[in-house]
Amino acid sequence: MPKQSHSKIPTPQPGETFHWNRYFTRRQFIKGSAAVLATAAAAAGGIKTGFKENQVAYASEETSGKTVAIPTICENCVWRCGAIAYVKDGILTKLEGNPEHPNSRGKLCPRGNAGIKVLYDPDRLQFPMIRAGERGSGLWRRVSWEEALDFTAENMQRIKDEHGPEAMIMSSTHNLTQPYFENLLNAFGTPNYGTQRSLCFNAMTIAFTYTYGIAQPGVDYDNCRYIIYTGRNLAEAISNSETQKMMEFAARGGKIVVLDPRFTITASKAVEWLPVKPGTDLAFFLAVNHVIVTEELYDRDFIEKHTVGFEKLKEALQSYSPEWAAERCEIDAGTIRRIAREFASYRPAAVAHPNWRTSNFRNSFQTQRAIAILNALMGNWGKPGGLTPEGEESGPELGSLPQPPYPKVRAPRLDGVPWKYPLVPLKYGVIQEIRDALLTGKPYQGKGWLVYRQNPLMSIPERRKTLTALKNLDFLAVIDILPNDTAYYADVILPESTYLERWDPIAPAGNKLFLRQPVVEPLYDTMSGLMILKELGKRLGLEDYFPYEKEQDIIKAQIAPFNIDFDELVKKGFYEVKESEDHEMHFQTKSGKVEINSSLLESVGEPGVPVWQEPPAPPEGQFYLLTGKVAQHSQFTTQNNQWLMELTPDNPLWINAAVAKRLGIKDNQKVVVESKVGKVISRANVTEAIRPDCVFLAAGFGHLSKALTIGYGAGVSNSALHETNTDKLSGCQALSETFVTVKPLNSEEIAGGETS
Ligand SMILES: Nc1nc2c(c(=O)[nH]1)N[C@H]1C(S)=C(S)[C@@H](COP(=O)(O)OP(=O)(O)OC[C@H]3O[C@@H](n4cnc5c(=O)[nH]c(N)nc54)[C@H](O)[C@@H]3O)O[C@H]1N2
Ligand SMILES: Nc1nc2c(c(=O)[nH]1)N[C@H]1C(S)=C(S)[C@@H](COP(=O)(O)OP(=O)(O)OC[C@H]3O[C@@H](n4cnc5c(=O)[nH]c(N)nc54)[C@H](O)[C@@H]3O)O[C@H]1N2
Ligand code: SF4
Ligand SMILES: [Mo]
Repeated sequence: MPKQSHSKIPTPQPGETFHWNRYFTRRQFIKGSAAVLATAAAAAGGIKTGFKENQVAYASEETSGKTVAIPTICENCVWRCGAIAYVKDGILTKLEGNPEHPNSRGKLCPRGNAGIKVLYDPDRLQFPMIRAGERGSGLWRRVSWEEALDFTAENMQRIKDEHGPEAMIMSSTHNLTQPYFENLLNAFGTPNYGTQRSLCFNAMTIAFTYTYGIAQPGVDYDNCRYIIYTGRNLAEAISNSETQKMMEFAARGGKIVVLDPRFTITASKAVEWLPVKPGTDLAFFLAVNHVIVTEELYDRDFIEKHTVGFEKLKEALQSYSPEWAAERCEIDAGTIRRIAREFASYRPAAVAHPNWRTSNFRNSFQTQRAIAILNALMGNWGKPGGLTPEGEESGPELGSLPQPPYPKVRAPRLDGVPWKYPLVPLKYGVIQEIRDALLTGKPYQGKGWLVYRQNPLMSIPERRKTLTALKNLDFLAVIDILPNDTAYYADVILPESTYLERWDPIAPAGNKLFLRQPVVEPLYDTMSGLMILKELGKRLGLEDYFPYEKEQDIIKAQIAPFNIDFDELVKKGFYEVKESEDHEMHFQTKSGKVEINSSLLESVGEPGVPVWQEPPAPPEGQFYLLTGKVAQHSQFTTQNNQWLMELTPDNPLWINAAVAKRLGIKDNQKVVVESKVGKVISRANVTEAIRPDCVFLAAGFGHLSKALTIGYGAGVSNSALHETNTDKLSGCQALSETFVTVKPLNSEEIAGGETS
């Protein structure tokens, strides 16, 4: 067992029952990863992990005492940057950006650099375990892989036999192994798939899909001259390559306008910061479009040749003057008019950015439609400086392994797609509805949940409800690398090897195919997701859907069409495919054109062009609760990372200085923040950088899992405060539609932190 085990209590032996809270004692950090000796894991009970075979000799005699550089891919967020790992005698000493990778361009962000502390996190899941006490009691039994996999498969099969496959929910957040997770889902025969998307970018991806036929277009930064970001905080909500390009764009004098109720770091790079009233971006864009259409500043040629519905738009925009908008969005009419004119004067090198986490208001989908349409008015599609048809993730089509067709699924989905949400794609889903269906038992009762690389207990609003739903399940299984909050309440935990210890399917980026490969041997008794899923499939009689013996078989099938030598790929970490042809102007929409007027929206009885939709506003004495990312953390994942926690240890509540003064709140003072559904005790960050009617809490903190010895007790959870409000068109969760009161913590109140 590894020497860095940070507890004096011995690691549990197979079969031994232990208490998590005792086993993982507090804060015994390892001092520098070089001091850590990685020892090989106990063999995974006769199951091949595929590590040894085709393995480059990283820690052989030949490399003894030398540092070797191994190319791989970062996994500390969803951006998939190419990384170079420096390994000496089997110990990871440094991570760097791979200059060959378009997503990293030679640099890693803080989270990417801190990947070393993911590998060497003493709280990591080190072996499979089965719950040995009440749910959430922290009592576990260390078991073998055979036992854990048998137990998981038996429970899934029992649920299928007794209640039908649809009683099993499976959910997962964006990852390279997701196609095989979907294989298990579809072969098992359940329609109940949960992804993070309805909490994230459903409003954007659905709006752009129904307008252009492409979910997430990119931006040609090199030639662009003017960008409007709407609640997109690239400087902190990092998308490595794009963040770099934005900074370069700002440095060479590109014009940036930022709409955000907060003065973010991105706003500090802007020429203009517009502290828009939350939820009213739609009014701003309707008015910008109004000016551009009435003053005929649009690209007539593009509109005539490539779009449908312009006349309907023109008509609908009539009443949305800048004066009308100013009353709603609190940006003055003169500014709106001026920005519209300036923006149009730069076309086609002017982009209204599609943004990313657009789950702010139920009207965010309409806002995104208005943004998509503004780009069409600029005729910037595929033009220098405009929107590019391909986002950062597209790439050449890969080969695949043969597999049988999926069984037919008859049951309706618990999340209401499509019977309640006809416009939401099946692959996106509406995860918060799954949680609610578990509580109501409607349209039927879900019984089991398999969670893979996701932390729904923290990421879905109204945490108290989610906890009740999880506790009521017959069976909950989690595949993770850390004892996250959802895992804490599970029945069985299947520990995945970290991204630095495993193979994953190929990740295309631009015209290159990149490889994730292990840079050190797995430290503990863990397995790759690909092998865990295969082993589960085997036990469920679904082996034909997992036609590989080891992970490399998948990679080899993927690269088969390209005549690539596998060993070359391992050494170099990527393969460059010939540039693809230029794209014709054809749009994958119903009409084959850019749908300014959406026939699909009309088909469900909605207006085909964006119209004003009044967002709710806080009553007197309450604030909009805003949420978002900080640069040093990823979602609900990195709050146990020693390096990142040294940089950003908690998430104080941002509150406007004048308001704080009125309420008698001083900087750093404890405050009670309360919504309709929850209450937390936070620390105030008194600042000028936020509108007076808003407060802000960064996402990620306030963990429930006591097995996260650094993360537990740090900061507060805003999911404990968030109400659930879902847009009926995009399924998007409206995260800024929660209103809170804030008051100084007085002595009667127990200073115990979170009370939700
Ligand atoms: N460091 C870091 N980077 C990340 C991530 C991470 O966890 N950490 N996660 C990645 C993921 S999954 C995503 S989805 C992206 C998210 O990327 P972004 O969408 O850019 O970032 P967020 O921080 O989620 O939210 C951005 C801003 O929305 C503002 N906002 C709230 N309500 C409104 C409103 O009504 N109008 C306007 N105009 N603004 C509003 C908030 O003040 C906040 O500053 O970041 C990605 N990059
Ligand atoms: N309050 C609030 N809520 C939000 C947001 C917000 O800003 N504020 N943001 C929303 C957004 S944009 C998103 S995308 C969602 C994200 O919501 P989730 O996807 O539920 O959250 P993550 O924290 O990304 O969960 C990732 C999980 O995967 C685990 N993990 C990391 N690496 C690996 C690995 O290699 N293998 C395995 N098996 N597991 C791994 C982590 O330990 C963690 O438990 O949350 C949404 N919810
Ligand atoms: S943006 Fe940062 S965390 Fe995300 S993949 Fe790139 S280096 Fe890793
Ligand atoms: Mo996201």
